[in-house]
Amino acid sequence: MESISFPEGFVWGAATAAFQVEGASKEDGRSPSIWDTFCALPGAVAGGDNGDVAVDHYHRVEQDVAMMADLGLGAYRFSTAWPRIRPDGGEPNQAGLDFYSRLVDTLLERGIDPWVTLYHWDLPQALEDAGGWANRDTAHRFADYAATVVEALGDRVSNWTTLNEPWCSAFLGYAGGIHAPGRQEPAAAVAAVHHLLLGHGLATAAIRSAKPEAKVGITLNMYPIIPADPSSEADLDAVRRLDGLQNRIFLDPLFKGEYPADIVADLAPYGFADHIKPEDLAIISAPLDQLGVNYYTEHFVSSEPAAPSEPKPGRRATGSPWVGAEHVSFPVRDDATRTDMEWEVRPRGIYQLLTRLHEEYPRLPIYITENGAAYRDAVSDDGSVNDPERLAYIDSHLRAAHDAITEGVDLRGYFAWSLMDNFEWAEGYAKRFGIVHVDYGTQVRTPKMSAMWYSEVARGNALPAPSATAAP
Ligand code: PNW
Repeated sequence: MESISFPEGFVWGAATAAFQVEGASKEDGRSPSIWDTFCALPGAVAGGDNGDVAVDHYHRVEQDVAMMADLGLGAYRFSTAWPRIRPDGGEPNQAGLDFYSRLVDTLLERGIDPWVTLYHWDLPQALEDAGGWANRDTAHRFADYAATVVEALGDRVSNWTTLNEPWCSAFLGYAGGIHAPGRQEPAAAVAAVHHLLLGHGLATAAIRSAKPEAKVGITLNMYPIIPADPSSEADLDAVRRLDGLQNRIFLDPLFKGEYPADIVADLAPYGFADHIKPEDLAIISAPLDQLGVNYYTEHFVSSEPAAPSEPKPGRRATGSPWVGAEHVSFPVRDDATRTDMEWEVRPRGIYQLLTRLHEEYPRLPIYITENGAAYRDAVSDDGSVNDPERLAYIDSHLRAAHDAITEGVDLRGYFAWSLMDNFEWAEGYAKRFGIVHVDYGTQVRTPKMSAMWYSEVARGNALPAPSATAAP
């Protein structure tokens, strides 16, 4: 394999999200979010972990930004916490805004471009108490909050993402009960899909009116869906349903101005269409400047139901996030390795996904806003952290993404997930995605081997030939 250069101006960054890194959960006027509540629910999060301290980013901004600069990162993708900025979903809180203003200034002083995500899952609990994303009013509250953030930071921040992974918010949160708010109500989940998208559209309008030159996008987690048996009609129907629920139910309204008819029909028993007002699709499909893609793996699906599984020891029972397709199973293939999340390593999938978007949707500039892997890293006696699997994961995905660029896909940047180990949602602190290791006892940050390698990639705007740095 050769060294591979990326297009001039390609953005090299790393990402985090507020609840996963900040800690300081009760400081400076922050109100509880659905994740604070969820963490307190017995068995909801592995190890009973919570976000009270996380990796203390709230108090370590100077140090963390200096570390990003040392790594040569060009951009930092972070999220602003709604419960800091409009506690309880109510009036703006200056102390909350000040924190992000200082973060933005610190980044800019170091030449790092701030990329702000407005919603990375930390809904104020008070709004959940009023119905959460199943309540249409939440979409309007989100647009008000977006306007507050853009008014405060818009003079210094160019790139805005409305929502991170609405699939997770709606289906893991309201149908599977796997994420906060932990509800297992399929009808609420499909309402949440529409209200999240409506919130995105209303926020997009609010951002543009506060700052007309802002670059606005949304980040979706998408997966190629592969049939277990391509000659089985039932498996192909499982593919259609999952592609509909995972990918098309978001892409089509955003970029084609309509929901996919087959999925609207599948979701009729859950009252999906009842939430859609005639004017909504025009709001949702307002033109965007860019699309954020989070890619981790493929979904390999079968129509054969899986054997019922017990919750993991000490964990509460969860349901299926696949509304109307609960029978679909995910057989294990033995031709790929798996990460510590049990997710298959499928670098070709990122190429498949990018070229599909290029063929089937308007050709917006695309940024990979997350890609990365959890592994149990080996910490050496000298404190160094060798993570050859993570390095190989990122390298192979970047090579596949580069193949897509070669075929004309307008991919303009890549953000490693994550800058540093952090609170991995329902998996707590046990799953480590960082290119920087965090010792949770001392909060000491140590760049892993993958971070040193990524630093070289970012500085050179190129992937070195593997023998130069990678372990065999
Ligand atoms: C994304 N799933 O989450 C998020 O954007 C990050 O905050 C997170 O840390 C990262 O990916 C790694 O998980 C997901 O179960 C969490 O399908 C779970 C799923 C998908 C995405």
